[in-house]
Amino acid sequence: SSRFELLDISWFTACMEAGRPVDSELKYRLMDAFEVMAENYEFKENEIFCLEFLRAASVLKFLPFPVTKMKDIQGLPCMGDRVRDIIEEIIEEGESSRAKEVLNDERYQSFKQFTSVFGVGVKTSEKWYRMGLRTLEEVKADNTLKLSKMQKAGFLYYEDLVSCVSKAEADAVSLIVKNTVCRFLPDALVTITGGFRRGKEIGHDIDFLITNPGPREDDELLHKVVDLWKKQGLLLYCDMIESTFVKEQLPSRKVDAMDNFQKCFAILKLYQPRVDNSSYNMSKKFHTEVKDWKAIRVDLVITPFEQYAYALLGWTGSRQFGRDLRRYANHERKMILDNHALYDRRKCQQPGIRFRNRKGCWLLLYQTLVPLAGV
Ligand code: DGT
Ligand code: MG
Repeated sequence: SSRFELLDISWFTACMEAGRPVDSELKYRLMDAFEVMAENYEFKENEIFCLEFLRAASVLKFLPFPVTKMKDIQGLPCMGDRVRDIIEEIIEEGESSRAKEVLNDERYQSFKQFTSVFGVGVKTSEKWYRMGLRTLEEVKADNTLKLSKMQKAGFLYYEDLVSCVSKAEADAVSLIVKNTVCRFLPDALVTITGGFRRGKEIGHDIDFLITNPGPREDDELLHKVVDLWKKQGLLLYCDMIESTFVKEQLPSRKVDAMDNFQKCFAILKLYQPRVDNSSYNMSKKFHTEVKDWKAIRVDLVITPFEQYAYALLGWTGSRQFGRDLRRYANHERKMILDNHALYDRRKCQQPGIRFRNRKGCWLLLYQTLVPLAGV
């Protein structure tokens, strides 16, 4: 067990060496309870408690042995009192009264419904809840609400977007993205990232990273791609975020800070082969239309080639793995990792960033170390 006293990443490595993760019914019951607790703390904007349960869930996921008694978790990292109480109750009673309480909680149930809409986060959910709204039907019926363009799309394509994206759908969209990008930049590299790159069979969206290995860059590429989809009638929604990357700027040390790449959060129309012939024939008879497409959430991120490796690491996820990796870089290696580069805090060298003079270097050192003193 002394190996488990090491920091998270070393601990994960130790687990990997010890063998494959062991699955058990109890383990899934524990992980489900942790996820419910984490989600509830997220809804309450309590990041510390939320991360505590997310970390505990990751530790359990990778355990190379089953957990059946409290002794099994002795020496494991991320097992604070709140987590241990839940494990103890599930081992003894078979379920967690606290997780059950959360599941039955009106606020949790409303937030769960509200945040299932694309474009609705905790802040909007809080606003709606304070207004006395409890269900999506009540939100839809309230004409006084001013919905954002994103939320309108979220409601319009709600059924499609909440039904998971399959691997086959991801492959089909991947072909569309690759074909379109390569029309404008034939040598471009288009890589599927996110959950599908990690081997997941389903996801809530499809994430793509685009880069051009050659010297040629095209700042207009994403605009050209979405314009073409618009013309082809494939684009249902698009939110273009322009790049905010400033070479001299230091990386953000926020655990969940988003990167500065140009990106596009889109909803695409994916045409699907018709499976149910009877409804097609019926629709022909009664002149009604059968929907032969599905709305799919697609994220496109474009990166300069020299930052591609870091972007790929960050966008592959999982989110928790990214958090742990950044924490490890910072605390164990005295480096700062983000989606753009790996920065050495001691040598004050940043790949991709050239210091033109000594003053710049000292300024960078100052900017790096002063905020760190407060961490
Ligand atoms: P999914 O789509 O629900 O099946 O699961 P993922 O893992 O594909 O998650 P997604 O699509 O939300 O994000 C893709 C990856 O991008 C994720 O694994 C880690 C990264 N990412 C997402 N959101 C954030 C964020 O707010 N900050 C940072 N640094 N990375 C993020
Ligand atoms: Mg994803």
